[in-house]
Amino acid sequence: MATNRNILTLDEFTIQEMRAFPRATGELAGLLRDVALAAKRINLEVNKAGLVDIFGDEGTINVQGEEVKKLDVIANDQFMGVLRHGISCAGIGSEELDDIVIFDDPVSNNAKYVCLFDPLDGSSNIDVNVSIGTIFSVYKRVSELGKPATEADFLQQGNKQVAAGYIIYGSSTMLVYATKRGVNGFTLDQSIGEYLLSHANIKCPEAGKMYSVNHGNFFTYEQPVKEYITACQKKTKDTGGPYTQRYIGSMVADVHRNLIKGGIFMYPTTTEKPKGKLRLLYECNPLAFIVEIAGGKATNGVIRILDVQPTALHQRTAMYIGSLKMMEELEGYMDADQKILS
Ligand code: AHM
Ligand code: MG
Repeated sequence: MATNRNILTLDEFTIQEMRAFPRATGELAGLLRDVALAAKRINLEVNKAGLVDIFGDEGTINVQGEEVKKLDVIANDQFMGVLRHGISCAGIGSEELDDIVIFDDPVSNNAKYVCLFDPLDGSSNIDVNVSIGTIFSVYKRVSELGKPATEADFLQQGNKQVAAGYIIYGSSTMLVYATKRGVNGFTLDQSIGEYLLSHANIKCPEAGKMYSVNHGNFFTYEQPVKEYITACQKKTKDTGGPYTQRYIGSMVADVHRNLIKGGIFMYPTTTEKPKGKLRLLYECNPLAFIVEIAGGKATNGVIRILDVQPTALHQRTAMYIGSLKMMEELEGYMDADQKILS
């Protein structure tokens, strides 16, 4: 198959974006290149998972008290390695690591950015050949350049992100990333090892027909959430439902589908998990940033995810994210509940 020279590679695209900012140093483009490289290596390992015995529990328990799969560790090491060796990142925070890691060396101390990531989200799906993903978030440091990064660089509100993205290891491998200028998706062309711009300027459809939630937890959700989910299953004049239920158990895959086709993803608080399950800093904030830039919405049921002030690296939150109209329908149920309580 001849290569179509009209299709931009990820590097060509980021360089073209930089041209709009004559004073840009190229550090962000460099960081994205590092992330994309780590993702290519992780992609190889994910593809090999069915062939060699690298899946399964490694036998350790991660900082969240969950079993660590070998691929989680490999993915974490790949990300940390490329970012440490690059020149754009002063430190990282990861789902797999108890604490932030500051790359305290002369080059890194002068780097403008810090990066948070979930190296392999949905890892319980590895053994069964279902899509999994990597999620990342980039902030400009608030600490002084020339010195080591600090915790404050990582505990910034999501609305301060300069870029965020995910890689989905699915039927094809895609990297989707957002800056304030827009959301763009790149599909990995394995034959040349390059990401090609396949989904330019992604917009989340205003309305959708799909809702994604763990139905098994239904009876542990709060009343307004139960009522909304019940409404999703009914034919109503407003929504024209019933909606279709799709829940993969890999948030990246669920949110990616809803971003492209329209829909809502929910991980509410439950009686067992009153603070929610998902992590604010490296799971919810990056996806909220992407979906908002694409025209959708993301909240914790009370306020915008992006306006939550983080207090801890592994903080959990409830998460509602998706198409504008579906989010507004959900908020109608939440608001009604607030009025009854007040
Ligand atoms: P993980 O980081 O341990 O993989 O957990 C996050 C994942 C999300 O990708 C997914 O949406 C959710 O957990 C599924 O949880 P549940 O099985 O409780 O529905
Ligand atoms: Mg995760």
